Amino acid sequence: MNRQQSKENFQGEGLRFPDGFVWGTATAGHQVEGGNIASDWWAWETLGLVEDGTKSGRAVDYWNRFEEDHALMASFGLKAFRLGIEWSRIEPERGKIDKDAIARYHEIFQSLRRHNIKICLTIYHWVLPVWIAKQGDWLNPATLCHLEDFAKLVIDEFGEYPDLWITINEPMVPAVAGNLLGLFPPQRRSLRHYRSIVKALLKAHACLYELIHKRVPLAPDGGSTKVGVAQAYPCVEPWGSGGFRGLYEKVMTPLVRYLAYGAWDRAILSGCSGLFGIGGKNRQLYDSYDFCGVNYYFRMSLRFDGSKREQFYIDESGMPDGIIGTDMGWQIYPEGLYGMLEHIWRRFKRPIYITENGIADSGDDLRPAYILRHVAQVYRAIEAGIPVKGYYHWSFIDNFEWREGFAKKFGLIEVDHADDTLLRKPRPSAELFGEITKNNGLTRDMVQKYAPEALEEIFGTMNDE
Ligand code: GCO
Repeated sequence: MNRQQSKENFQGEGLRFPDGFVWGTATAGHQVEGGNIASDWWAWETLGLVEDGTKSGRAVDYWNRFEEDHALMASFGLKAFRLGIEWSRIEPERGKIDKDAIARYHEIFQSLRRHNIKICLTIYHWVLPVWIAKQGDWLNPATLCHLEDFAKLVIDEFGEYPDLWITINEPMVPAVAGNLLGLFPPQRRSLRHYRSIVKALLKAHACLYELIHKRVPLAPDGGSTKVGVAQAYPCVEPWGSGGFRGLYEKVMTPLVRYLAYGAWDRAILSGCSGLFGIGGKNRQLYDSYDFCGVNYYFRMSLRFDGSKREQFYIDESGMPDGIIGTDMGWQIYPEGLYGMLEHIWRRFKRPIYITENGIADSGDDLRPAYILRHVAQVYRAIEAGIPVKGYYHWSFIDNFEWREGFAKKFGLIEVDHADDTLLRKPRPSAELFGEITKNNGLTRDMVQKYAPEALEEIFGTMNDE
């Protein structure tokens, strides 16, 4: 489609995505399955540390209701699903493999296949078996050897299913939230530990990348196996205060970007796993992405705050004028997605999948416009020549949002955790996302129907180019 045609399309009918564009939704094992009792997160939840007082518990019981959930996905025309596998379920004790858990995962994958839903599989999404946590998690070099054994088992058992592989979800989050800021288990607060965790996860990624390629030569469609990482890319900007404060914000901005994703990206691009570029080259690590997985949610504007010593005098929760916040208090900032896609493409020159994008919005008041505005930015990136190949919405269903518990609702499908029946109730956004999938893009009518307030902006965005 040339530029002129696409503009006409946009102004007339809407935004048609390239053939084969993948539309899907995403989840993670611990957040939806329920009963993941042999894990470090479960142990942490029982200490009463989750903010709303809930625990993952039965979550949304995906472990038992997957068939119903896949049928629901199919009923909306959803064609792809990102899910995780839980190490602590498969190996609840060191060397003890739970055959029933393996059988259940096979059933889950086969059910997805029956529903013609493509599979994107995450191997490590932040949760470790408690026996690994007890031996010092990623600080203990033995963890890498255990991961290797576990991964061989996973790849040999399930290697035939995934169309896309994610080795690690947002590796910098356990490093930052778990080891630098002390917010997630194991609640360490040290730059030294942050650094060690990043290094260990880089090694873990390199090891998984190589293992998957060695053991799974072809993807289910006969093409090459595709392996990457789902990296969190917040759009980080200075607040813009005056004087010393403003200067501090400007200095902190590149540092926060570096700690949040830059250090990791640099290591992949250079093959050098030492933080700040120190250390030898790791041949396995260098160029170990077949694609870039992008998790994008929000912008954070860094504002100097002298009372926030524990956060290095930075408050990132401010809401600039004219910006709307989500139930998480996150800024809605779709332009940031376009900016990050440009940045990532410039650096990596690899195909990109949006592996997560979504909003906590219990009333579903903001979600339709959120989806439409972000999808429009993806389209804009494709038009600019950036090869974005797919978009996975976070999340298919309301789930256990880590430290925030069940209070934050990210699902296209609503579930009341307190309701015994865990009834699945599709939100209007589920209908909208289904329509986008079926049409392979947005139409003007859809925007008109679900979020007329976004019409002007979406069309304006495109016309500005
Ligand atoms: C993440 C995680 C998800 C979260 C989601 C909303 O990437 O942060 O993959 O588990 O639930 O991002 O915060």
